[in-house]
Amino acid sequence: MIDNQPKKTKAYIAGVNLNDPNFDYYMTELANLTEANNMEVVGQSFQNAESIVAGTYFGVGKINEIKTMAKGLKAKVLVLNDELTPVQIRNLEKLTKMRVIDRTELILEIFASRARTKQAKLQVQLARLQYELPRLHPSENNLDQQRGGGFANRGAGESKLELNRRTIGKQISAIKKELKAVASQEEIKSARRNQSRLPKVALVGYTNAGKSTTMNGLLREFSKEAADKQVFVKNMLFATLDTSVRRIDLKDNFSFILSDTVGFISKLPHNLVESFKATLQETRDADLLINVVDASDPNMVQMIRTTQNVLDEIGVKGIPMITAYNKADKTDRNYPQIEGDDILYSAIDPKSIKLLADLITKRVFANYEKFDLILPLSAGKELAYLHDRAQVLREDYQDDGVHIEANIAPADQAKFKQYLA
Ligand SMILES: Nc1nc2c(ncn2[C@@H]2O[C@H](COP(=O)(O)OP(=O)(O)OP(=O)(O)O)[C@@H](O)[C@H]2O)c(=O)[nH]1
Ligand SMILES: [Mg+2]
Repeated sequence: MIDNQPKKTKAYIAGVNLNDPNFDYYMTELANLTEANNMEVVGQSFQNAESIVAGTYFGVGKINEIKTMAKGLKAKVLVLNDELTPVQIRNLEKLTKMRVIDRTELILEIFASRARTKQAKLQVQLARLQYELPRLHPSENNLDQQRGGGFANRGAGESKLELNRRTIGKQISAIKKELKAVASQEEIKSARRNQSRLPKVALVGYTNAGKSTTMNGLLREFSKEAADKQVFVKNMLFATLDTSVRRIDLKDNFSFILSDTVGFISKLPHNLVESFKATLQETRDADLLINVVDASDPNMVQMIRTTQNVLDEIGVKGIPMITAYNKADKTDRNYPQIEGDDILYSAIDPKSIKLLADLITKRVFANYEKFDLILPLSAGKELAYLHDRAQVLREDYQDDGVHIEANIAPADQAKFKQYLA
């Protein structure tokens, strides 16, 4: 086989450990993120310290060591485990003669390269501009160059830095406006789904855990239009950056709305989380969360903690949750199996998907109540409503009306009390 892949940029990764018990895990994530950004990790090192060196992040000795190591390994980029100040980045670039990127920049670059929809692109752009704004430096005249210097005279005494700030400020408000327009369309769609009163189930979890694969599995088993409704699945970090919403029809007319959204990772840049709030709306509105976990990953426990931290940050609390331990086929455990509120399964196994559906049914439809109703023959609309939203168990046309036995959602129970047999 001929390898046409362009050679990947070689990267050296490093960080300061301020006595953090999760440091190793963060470095593993950093390596994965670096690879996800199409670079090859050729080496790594860290420094144990009590505090960060204000001007240079590392101490001088460590910087020299990194420079020598990285040079020997032909690394062109130095990737750092924290968000650095602009001064730290500039100083490190001078001292190491390498391009230096911090963890935030790395995540922003991955998101930028993955964004496909207008909303995702705008959200990433917004996060990036907000990251850049406080980092503008008087010596950077790039705007000036773009405009051939013509703008430099504008507003006597206005420095290039102020001009740059003002321009970025304007871009930020323009993007916010556009995002609002996109979001309000989204809101309309979401309001319609709210009206439908079907229970809402949201897939959440660490990136690459198998959320989208789980959604596709449920669609394959329980949706009539599965073929064109499948969502994008790939073995990479942040394959999904949008929210997809689908209707799932389980047996006996138990239907719910399922959403799949962007995955999480540790230390997600705050601006990015802020920018993606609209995308994460479905998660906040859910009646039940399915926290998909990669049970075959040795870092599973930290990944669960990471997901919980991000959920806290986006303001998700008090929503019932099923922990769904996925990829059981890559472990030596028996699956599928239910363990209390949770499930061990494999999203690529139909039997597993059916068991997951059973578990969802049990949780979501727990408060449904069985009603014996007699609807007048003229109540065609109510009858259609029941068939759409309730679990109709028996239906019998008689002289005095339609006799119906149905499991009805809490929200609809008052509406049908008048027809009780
Ligand atoms: N062996 C195995 N692979 C799985 C299983 N579930 C998902 N995968 C694989 O794991 C990778 C990631 O799956 P996705 O469904 O895209 O994961 P995700 O959680 O949506 O990831 P992001 O959208 O990137 O956050 C893909 O290569 C899937 O084929 C499983 O049960 N078993
Ligand atoms: Mg996905």
